[in-house]
Amino acid sequence: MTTLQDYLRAAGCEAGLQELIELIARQAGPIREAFITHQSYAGSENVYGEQQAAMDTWADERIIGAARDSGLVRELSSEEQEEVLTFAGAKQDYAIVMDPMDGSSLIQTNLAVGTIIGIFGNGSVRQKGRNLKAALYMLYGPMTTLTLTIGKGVQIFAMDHEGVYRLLEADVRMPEGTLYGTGGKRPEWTAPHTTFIETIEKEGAKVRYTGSYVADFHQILKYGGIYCYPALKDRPKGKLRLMYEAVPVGFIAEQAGGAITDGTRNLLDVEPDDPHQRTPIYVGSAGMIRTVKEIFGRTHA
Ligand code: AHM
Ligand code: MG
Repeated sequence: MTTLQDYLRAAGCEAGLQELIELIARQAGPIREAFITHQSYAGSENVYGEQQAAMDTWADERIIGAARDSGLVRELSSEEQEEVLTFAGAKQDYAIVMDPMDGSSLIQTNLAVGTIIGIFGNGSVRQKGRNLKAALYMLYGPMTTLTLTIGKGVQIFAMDHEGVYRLLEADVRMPEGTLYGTGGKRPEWTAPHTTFIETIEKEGAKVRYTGSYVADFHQILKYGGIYCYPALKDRPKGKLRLMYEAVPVGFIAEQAGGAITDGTRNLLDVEPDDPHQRTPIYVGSAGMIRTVKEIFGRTHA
C-alpha cells in the first residue's frame, strides 16, 4: 500500500517540502497522546482574547519546536502566537501558517478536532493563498487522517498503529452534495446569508455542524455541500481567520474541485494585511459557491 513517503516521491515533491510535510505529519502521534492529559483550559488567552485550551498551547509549542529545529522554516505564523516567528538560522525558505488545534472548544466532548497547516515557499507568511506550495490538515477522529495537497489534487492518508501514513483515498473529488453547516446565531445573520441558507434549505439542504471547522469541512469534502462562517451584524468579518483557517482549507477545496469565497472574493486571491485578519468563509462544492456568489451579488447586507 502507498505510504505518504511513497506518494510524495512519486509525485515529484521537492526534497525540502517532503521532509517538512513528513515532519509535521509525525507530530500527530504525540499530539494525539497528549489529549488525555491536556483536557482543561490553560488559564491563558490568545491574541483574540479567547481562552486557550491546554491542547492549543501544547500542540502550538510542539509544532513550533519541530519547525524551528528542522532548519527548513524561515517564518511561522500561528493562530496562538501574537507575532510572526522568524527562525534566523534556517537553511531553507519555507514559511508556515497554522491553526495548531482547530475546534479546541470540543476537546472535552471527544468530537473530532484537527491541526491545519499551510506551507509557502520564499520565506514569508504574508502571501496570498494561491501561492501555497502545500496545504494539509490532520484530523484526530476515530482514525488519525492527513488530508494533503501539494497542488496535484487531494490525497487522504490514515496513520497506522506504527505511525506510518497509508493512502486511504487518492485524488479526492468533492461531490456537489446537500450538507451545510453555518456558524453564528440566526438573529445576527446578514440579509444575504439568511437568503442563502433559506434558498438551499428550500432546495433540500440538510444541516450538519459540530463547531469544529476542520471536521465539518472534512465531511463536506467527502459528501459535498458547504461550510459557512458568515459575517455577522456586529461582527462584519465573521470569526474565522484568513491565513490559518480559510487559506489552507480553501486550497484543499479547490484542488478537490470545490471553491472558497467570502461571498464576493475568492479567498485564495486576497493579499493579507495582517496574518491574524478574520474573514467570512464559505467553502464547499462548486455549485454551492456559485449560489453564494449569485445571492451576494444581488442582496444587500
Ligand atoms: P478555534 O480555532 O479556537 O477552535 O475556533 C474556531 C472554531 C471553528 O473550529 C468552528 O467552526 C467555530 O470556531 C465554531 O464557532 P461557533 O461556536 O461560534 O459555532
Ligand atoms: Mg480554528
